[in-house]
Amino acid sequence: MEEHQKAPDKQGLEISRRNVLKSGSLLLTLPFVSRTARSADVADTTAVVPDSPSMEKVVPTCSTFDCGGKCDIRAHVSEGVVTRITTRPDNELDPDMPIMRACVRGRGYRKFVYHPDRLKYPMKRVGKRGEGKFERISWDEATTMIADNLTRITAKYGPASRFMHNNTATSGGAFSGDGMMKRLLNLTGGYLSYYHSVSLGNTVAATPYTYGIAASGNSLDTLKDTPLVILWGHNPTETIFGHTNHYFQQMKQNGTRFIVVDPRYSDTTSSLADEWIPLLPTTDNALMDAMMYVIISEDLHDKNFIARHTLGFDEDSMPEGVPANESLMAYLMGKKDGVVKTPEWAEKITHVPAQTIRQLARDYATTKPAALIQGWGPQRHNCGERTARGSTLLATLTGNVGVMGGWAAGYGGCANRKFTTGTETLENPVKESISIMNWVQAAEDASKVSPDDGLKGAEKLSSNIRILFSLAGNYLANQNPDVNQTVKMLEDESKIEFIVVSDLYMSPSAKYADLLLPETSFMERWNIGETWGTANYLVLSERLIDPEFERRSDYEWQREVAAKLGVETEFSQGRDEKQWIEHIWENTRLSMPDEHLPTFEQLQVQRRHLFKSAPWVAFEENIRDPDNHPFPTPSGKIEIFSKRLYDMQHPEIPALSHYVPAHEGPEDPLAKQFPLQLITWKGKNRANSTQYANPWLQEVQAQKLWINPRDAETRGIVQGDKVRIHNARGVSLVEAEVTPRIIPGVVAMQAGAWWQPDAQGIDHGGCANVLSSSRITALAKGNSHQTMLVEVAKHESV
Ligand SMILES: Nc1nc2c(c(=O)[nH]1)N[C@H]1C(S)=C(S)[C@@H](COP(=O)(O)OP(=O)(O)OC[C@H]3O[C@@H](n4cnc5c(=O)[nH]c(N)nc54)[C@H](O)[C@@H]3O)O[C@H]1N2
Ligand SMILES: Nc1nc2c(c(=O)[nH]1)N[C@H]1C(S)=C(S)[C@@H](COP(=O)(O)OP(=O)(O)OC[C@H]3O[C@@H](n4cnc5c(=O)[nH]c(N)nc54)[C@H](O)[C@@H]3O)O[C@H]1N2
Ligand code: SF4
Ligand SMILES: [Mo]
Repeated sequence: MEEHQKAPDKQGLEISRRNVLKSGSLLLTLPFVSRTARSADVADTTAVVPDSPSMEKVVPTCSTFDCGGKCDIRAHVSEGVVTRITTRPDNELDPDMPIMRACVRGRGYRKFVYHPDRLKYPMKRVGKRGEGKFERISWDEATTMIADNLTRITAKYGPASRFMHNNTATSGGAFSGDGMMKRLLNLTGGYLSYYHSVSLGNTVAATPYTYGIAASGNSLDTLKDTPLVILWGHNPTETIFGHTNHYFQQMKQNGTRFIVVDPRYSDTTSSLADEWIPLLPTTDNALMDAMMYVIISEDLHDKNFIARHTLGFDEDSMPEGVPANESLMAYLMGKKDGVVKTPEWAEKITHVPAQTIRQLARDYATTKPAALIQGWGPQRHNCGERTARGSTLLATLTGNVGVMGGWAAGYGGCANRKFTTGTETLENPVKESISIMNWVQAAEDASKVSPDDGLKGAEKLSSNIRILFSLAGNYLANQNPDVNQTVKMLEDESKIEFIVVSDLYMSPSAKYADLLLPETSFMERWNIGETWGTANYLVLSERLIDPEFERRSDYEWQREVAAKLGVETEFSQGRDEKQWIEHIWENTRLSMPDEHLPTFEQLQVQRRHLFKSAPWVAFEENIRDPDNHPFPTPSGKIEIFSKRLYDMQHPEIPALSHYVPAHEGPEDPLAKQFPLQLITWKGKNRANSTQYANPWLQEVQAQKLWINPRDAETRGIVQGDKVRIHNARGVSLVEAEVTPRIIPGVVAMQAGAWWQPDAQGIDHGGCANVLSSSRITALAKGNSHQTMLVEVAKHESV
């Protein structure tokens, strides 16, 4: 068993401090020094100066949630209890480190960790699956149940019947129970894996058709002097995205102009934007098409750049074997379909006034350089691949690819980022892999999952999913699309025979567990936090407190299961959790000798390592020296027109990535019955559904449906009314927020609220996924969580 490691005691702190003092001026460059140590330094004494009579320690650390940030958390620990959470003080000097102050969720961590509703003991299901009735059992019983079910189910159905579910709540750390479960499964035959990130998978699939690779983001320091930034469905004021706000706030102060294109007046719009351009969701490509039309017809495109670096702009630059009138020019000028893609054409589709479209196009094309940065909201639609690729075409026409201060659009990640070597999951002997969108079908009837749906590595699946592990996820019945359909399958106990969930709370998904395990929180585990977006540093996440009740880390019970399966030695390599962290750190250090990473011992003093790198401009060398650095596309050029997409002849993924009406978009005939588009957004008071139960964070923002006053009026809805949002998939009841912050025709709800069905299956929690669709996207075989048509009515309670 893992030893119960204590958070560094006073002695440890003293040693830490002394090491810091030994390095002299280091204090100026290291942000992560405890308040105690700092005051000691100021007083220039070697004695530890307590902050309070109980010797409070202030430990710099980070959480490992999937929340967008990796912030500088200062945990105040006193007698084994975290008494306060603060963040980097204003006066702390650290010129190298981006300021990463904790957000409201971070400030509320204590209420998450010390909440009385936290799961305390391992429990097995006693009622029907999904009813939420459980009985306390011992850990020995729990691990025996897992080992026995693994043995039985594997013998009967084979290892491809074992599935590890989407679970992102621990994905911000180098080590996770999820990763170690994969290791355990791989040591005993393997498991059915899935691919596709529901976060950004549609962009990842589409971007390479323009540039050859997906990672098309610059480091944000390259935007310092950019005069114009267009944030296209990007809301970093709430979603954080690494250290984005650190740079954007500086840029704002330096006079950068920000335009936000978003159906909602997001917090980013209110905090940064000089202009807000709302549009109907899924119509982004029409706006982009018209912008391209204006840019070209007003001769504002970068002709040299286009001639030198691109394929498919006009009929003279098309690949072999494609008939006439397939180029971008031909499309925009209506050579094939007779429709000229004017702003007036786009106004009807997008609801953006034609004159605004003209001005946006002119602003983007005449401001040099300019950065059009697309968030991931627009690509979490069933037209997401087209939207993601569409912005790459705009960046290309204006010559903003590969230049300082520009942005290639596409994926906001950055190819020069560095990570730890991560959890050692070992090789999976099972080669078949499904899209995450097919997990329900693979459990229902695997014979129906075909390569057309995205099955990889086999023509057919060898088994239905029979055993499922959901460790740190709420993707059984909350975060997955079409929850009502999903739970029908889950409730059928003849389908998946054994479901193991580990969580901190009785989430809606946890109710579907056969075995529910109370995990420790990040404060009760060791880890190394890894960054998001374009940020590039690592932070030690320290075990601050001992677990209470019978909470255990997933790794701890997995060791016991491994022992019962006879593979404990190979599984654990004799390491406890902290030793794994040390091992991963050491491997990482050795894998990048030029980075001069501190030793693990030093890391415990230093707390973080910032990778120092020169400003990174994606595709810089491909643009500077194209002869020697062709783009990794078939033509070696930026492919405005993709022959690979053309050859697929799929109407939803046109070779040019232009506007095609989306399923359940405003032009869908279904809109007659369900005339409002519902979108969700990632709000400031939780990370997806994580921290939903945190009372402090519930006060921050109530779950409400944003509806425009016009749409409210025609439905007789006033502020605060309870409304019924419904479509053919489900019904959700929630309070209305009548606000002009949302464009007419669209309603919006924050993602991640807990599903709360009544006996009739009507949701009372504001869980958008009772309304969302499990339709897969054409290219990525990915998710379209954001694309749904609904109707809203005042709820007349009886
Ligand atoms: N506070 C907070 N931060 C988070 C998270 C969280 O839950 N809470 N989750 C994290 C995770 S897991 C992820 S993947 C990222 C996700 O980050 P994103 O996917 O970028 O976040 P979203 O809020 O889904 O979408 C961003 C914006 O897109 C807008 N949008 C929706 N549809 C359209 C459209 O059709 N066109 C246009 N132009 N805009 C549209 C939304 O209104 C929203 O303001 O955020 C991370 N950060
Ligand atoms: N409608 C709609 N649905 C969406 C999205 C959307 O934009 N709109 N976004 C999608 C995206 S991008 C994502 S990433 C997914 C996220 O969906 P999930 O991966 O399911 O993530 P969470 O909702 O945060 O659920 C994580 C669960 O883990 C628990 N947890 C937190 N910390 C720990 C821990 O240390 N150990 C254990 N064992 N459990 C822990 C939390 O209590 C919570 O119940 O949702 C997707 N669903
Ligand atoms: S929840 Fe995420 S963004 Fe907020 S403080 Fe924690 S790490 Fe930072
Ligand atoms: Mo995500």
